[in-house]
Amino acid sequence: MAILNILRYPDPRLRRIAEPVTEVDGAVRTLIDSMAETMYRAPGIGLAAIQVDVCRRVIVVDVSEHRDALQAFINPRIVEQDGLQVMEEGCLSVPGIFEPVERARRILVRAVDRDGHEFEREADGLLAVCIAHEIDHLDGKVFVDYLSRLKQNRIRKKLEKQEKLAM
Ligand code: GNR
Ligand code: NI
Repeated sequence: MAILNILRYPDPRLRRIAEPVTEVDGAVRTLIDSMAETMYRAPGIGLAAIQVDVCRRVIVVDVSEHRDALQAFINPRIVEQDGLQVMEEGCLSVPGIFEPVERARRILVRAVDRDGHEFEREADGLLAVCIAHEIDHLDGKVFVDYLSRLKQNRIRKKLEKQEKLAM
């Protein structure tokens, strides 16, 4: 296991479309373990492989209070969604920025687990938001894409400035 480096917006590598996992092998399980460690350390409630520069369709989430309910989804797909909710979102790839985003209130997700078995999980509230946010990452999307052009430009400039100061 390892703590992995998290790419930061507007890094163009966050825009790639992640490739499906064809076989859940030891390398995929090690990736999940390292992603979980990275997410808990950050700390965050979710992480997509693309954020740690691995272009595969793998996400981990844990929205539990005690941080003891890890869920890993391989090749996740939203197969049903209902309703709408607005939640303040943040992203480990967009540090220090929090903005409201509208998403489905309830989703049904189909995915493969770390043992290679297909499963379905219904989610609402924060878990639904988090899973949808992570699946967006796998499709090269970042939550700031839902904000106005003006806000996107401000966020990009702020993060580019931070990047320069950190060099
Ligand atoms: O840690 C995170 N918090 C969060 C809060 C509201 C909506 C979505 C998220 S996901 C984010 C971690 C992250 O960037 N995952 O990609
Ligand atoms: Ni994110």
